[in-house]
This record gives sequence, structure tokens and C-alpha cells, in this order.
Amino acid sequence: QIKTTQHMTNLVLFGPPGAGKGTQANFLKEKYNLVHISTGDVFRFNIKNETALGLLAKSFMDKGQLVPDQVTIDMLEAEVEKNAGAKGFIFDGFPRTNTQAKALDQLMQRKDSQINAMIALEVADEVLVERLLERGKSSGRADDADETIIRNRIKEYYTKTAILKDYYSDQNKYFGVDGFGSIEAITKRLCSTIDKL
Ligand code: B4P
Repeated sequence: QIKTTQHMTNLVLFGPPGAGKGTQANFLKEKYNLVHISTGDVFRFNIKNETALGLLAKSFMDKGQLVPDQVTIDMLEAEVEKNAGAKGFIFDGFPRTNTQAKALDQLMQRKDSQINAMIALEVADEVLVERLLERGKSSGRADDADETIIRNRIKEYYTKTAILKDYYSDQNKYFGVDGFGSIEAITKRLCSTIDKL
């Protein structure tokens, strides 16, 4: 039996809250013909539709905390299964913990595939706060509405998520990209990094 899934390209788009993961993933998915899965977007869709998952996720997200691992992993796996024929994926906002990274590796293995690279957007904290407060003026997102919650999200990133740099560096899969500047300039930097892979 021919296994086509081994030709998939799977990227993790990484970075602190407000680094521009969602913004950039929208360009990259078109250019590279990949399925974009944003865990934040899936949670927000569930919140809007008042599902049980949404209700649970909201109680964490509104405080700027991470949603528990198992809930997030189950949701991510379901999203990947929904797109079984994909040429590959851009994971945006996942993984955010070591447990999630291991679960993602196992999931990719089950598909005879792997994560090819983690592309990290590097942006200074003060720029993140500024961007999220700006978005908060119109987004209606409770987690963008107040500086204390935004700083809590950044703190969660440093305590639970930033360590994933080592996880992917150890496998020679970590690529840092300067995430400061215009959206177009950052897209160009990302594409030149991806094209070299
Ligand atoms: P996410 O939805 O992932 O949100 P984010 O961290 O705000 O995202 P992002 O980096 O994508 O920023 P964006 O492009 O929008 O997570 C929200 C919450 O969901 C988390 O706090 C957590 O509670 C929960 N969650 C999600 N995934 C989880 C997981 N795996 N495990 C547990 N919990 C999870 O950009 C931000 C703003 O900056 C936008 O307004 C944008 O227009 C602007 N911007 C972008 N690039 C810019 C640039 N170059 N210059 C100026 N502004 C720019």
C-alpha cells in the first residue's frame, strides 16, 4: 500500500501572544497550500456557539490562562482528523506545553509524518502589549481588554510555553524570525526561512 502522508509538510508557527501567528498564518496557508489550525480560533468558535468545550475554554481564556492540556489535545486531534487529505498543516498556537508537543509528535507519527519545523516569531514584550491593547479596542476579546490579563498571558508563555524552543532546537527544527516590523516585511522573512527548509 502506498503511503502518501509521508510527503506532508507540517509547520508549527510559534511565538508569544500577539506575536502575529494568526496574522501570518493566513498568508502562509495560501502560499504553501497548507491547512491552518489555530487552537485559539477553534476555542473562540466554540465560545461563540456556546458549546460545552467553549464554556470550559472561556473560563481559562478570559483570565489569560492556558486551557488544560487534555482538552486542547483532544480538540486538536479532532481538527487534524477533519482534514485527513491535507498536504500538510500550519499549527498556530499549538503546542503551548511540553505535553502538547509530545502529543503532536505522536499524532504525526500515527500519520507516518512529522513536524518539519517550528518557526518562531520573536517580538519584544512591550510591542506585544501594545499590539494586543490596540486589537482589544475592537476585537471584543476579553483577553485583550485589559493590560493585567495581557501580561498574565505573556507570563504563561514564559513559564509554560517558551521552553518548547529547546524541545525543537534539540531536533534541529527551531527557526527564529524577527517578528518586529510591517506585516509584509515579516511575511517575506518567514517565506525565505520556509523556502530554505
Ligand atoms: P491565540 O488565539 O493563539 O492568540 P494570540 O496569542 O493572541 O495570537 P497571535 O500571535 O496569533 O496574534 P495575532 O496574529 O492575532 O490564543 C488565545 C488564548 O487561547 C490563549 O491565551 C489560551 O487561553 C487559549 N489557547 C490557545 N491555544 C492553546 C493551547 N494550545 N493550549 C492551551 N490554551 C490555548 O496578532 C495580535 C495583534 O497584533 C493583531 O491585532 C494583529 O493585527 C496585530 N499585529 C500582528 N502583526 C503585526 C505587525 N507586524 N505590526 C503591528 N501589528 C501587528
